[in-house]
Amino acid sequence: MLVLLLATRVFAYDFAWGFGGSAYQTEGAWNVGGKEPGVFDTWYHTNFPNAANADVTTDQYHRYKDDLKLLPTFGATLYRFSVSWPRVMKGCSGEVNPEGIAFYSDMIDEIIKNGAVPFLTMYHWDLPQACFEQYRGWASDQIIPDFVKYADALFTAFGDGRVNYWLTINEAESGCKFGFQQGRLAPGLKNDTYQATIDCVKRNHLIHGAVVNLARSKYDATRKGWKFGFPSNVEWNEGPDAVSAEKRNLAYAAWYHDPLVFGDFQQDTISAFIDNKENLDAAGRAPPSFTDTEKASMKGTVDFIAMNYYSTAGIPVSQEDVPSGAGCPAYCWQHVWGQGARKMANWYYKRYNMDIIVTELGYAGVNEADMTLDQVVNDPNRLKFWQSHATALAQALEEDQVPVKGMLMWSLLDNFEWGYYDQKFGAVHVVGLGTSGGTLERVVKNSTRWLADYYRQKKYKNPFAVGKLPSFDENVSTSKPGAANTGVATVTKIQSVSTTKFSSIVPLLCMMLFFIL
Ligand code: GBH
Repeated sequence: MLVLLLATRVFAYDFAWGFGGSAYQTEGAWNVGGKEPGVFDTWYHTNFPNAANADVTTDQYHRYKDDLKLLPTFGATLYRFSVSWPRVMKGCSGEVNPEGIAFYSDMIDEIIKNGAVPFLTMYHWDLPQACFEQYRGWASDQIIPDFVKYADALFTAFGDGRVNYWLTINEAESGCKFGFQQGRLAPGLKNDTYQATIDCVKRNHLIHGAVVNLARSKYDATRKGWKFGFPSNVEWNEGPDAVSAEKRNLAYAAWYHDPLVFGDFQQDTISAFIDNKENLDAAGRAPPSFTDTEKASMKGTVDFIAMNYYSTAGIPVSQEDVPSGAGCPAYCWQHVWGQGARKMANWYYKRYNMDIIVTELGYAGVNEADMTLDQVVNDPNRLKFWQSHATALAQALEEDQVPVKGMLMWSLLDNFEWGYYDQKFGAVHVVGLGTSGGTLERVVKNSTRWLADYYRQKKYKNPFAVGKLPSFDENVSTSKPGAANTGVATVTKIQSVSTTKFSSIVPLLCMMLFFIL
């Protein structure tokens, strides 16, 4: 017993954490460095000239070097950012813009220099306006080859050993529904039926498959240890009864991952769609039947489950951990319950048997916009959020043995929340954000210091490759002549589940040996 206890202390679980953000929400510099307009630039400038926009936002474009220096102060070793497609491509899918590529290239180097692993999101909703003007963007199949061409440019530029973790498309359903069906966000296409969202999400799935296949065939992604994820927005559904809750979980979560894991929707997913009347097309049918070629192109194209989690549905308000600034009555979408994150991770692992990386998890403080600096920084509600969620994820990892390998807190900085500056998800406050003349000075919130201490004390073992600037791997003699990449850094793979289980025996044996001697 004592031996077991010691063994679990000495040999830590695999886990690392860090922060996320996205280009439009944080960069600003909307027309700097050869960047062309994205749909959000045009949407706000043309349709809502008096509303808040992200022309400046946190100005991270000019401040990323200082921002990234925060990571080691927290002991954070993962950093997620998105590339702005209109910053790196001319037109919709023309030539690359070398200045845009240089910007991200330098940012990636800075991430690595600060001891963190870059997670590159290819698409976080900021479509080039040119793609919209040419063929209405996600409303047309033409987006597929154009996206693949864009992804190809990213692999060529950053796939030299520096970037090994690729998130293709952020929250397919949110991007499709808001921008291309409900018309609430840019580019504001409206469509009465859900069919537009269904068609758009299908294009997201097909693109993900095509991009991963390109990486594998042209860039030898498997040998290089590249890992691909498809960050999906899920909320855990709890109640009112187990059957309907499970159907809701299936209808939400399996919609994203079934095709990319199995090649198609599974029968229980389709039944959940039909019983819940969810994700049905204009004719009331479950979405979409893929051709055999399409199924083959998607199957097995995610290497881990990328889980964006914020909220649990179906719990009484009295059971919520803390009120949220994105909660009722104003916004009503975030119901805070840490155990929901644990249950969601368990659900994913049971269904797909894959590693899980929480690619977003975060909290918007209540009325933070109206608080004094002192109130914002000493944020007891946010502290409670992180206490309950960090604990819940640790329980998933340690008690439930679910391989939650990483967590990316949303977000490093307070930023532009798709229309507002009053929902602040940042680990770090940005002074005067969204106001003219704001200094944009960064001030760390106390809850973030608590989280950093929590993980320091955990002494988890980082399973990700840290801090590898490109270096030539002499052991690799198989690289094809003329292949795009020569600099290949050694990649520590996310340990497979079976390895994790096996490795828990090894310490036990060592300890027994130690005691015998
Ligand atoms: C994430 O989506 C986004 O990836 C990220 O950009 C964003 O900053 C972050 O959330 C925080 O919101 O208006 O009631 O219909 C999270 C999932 C799905 C949450 C859509 C907000 C809108 C609910 N989002 N939801 S509602």
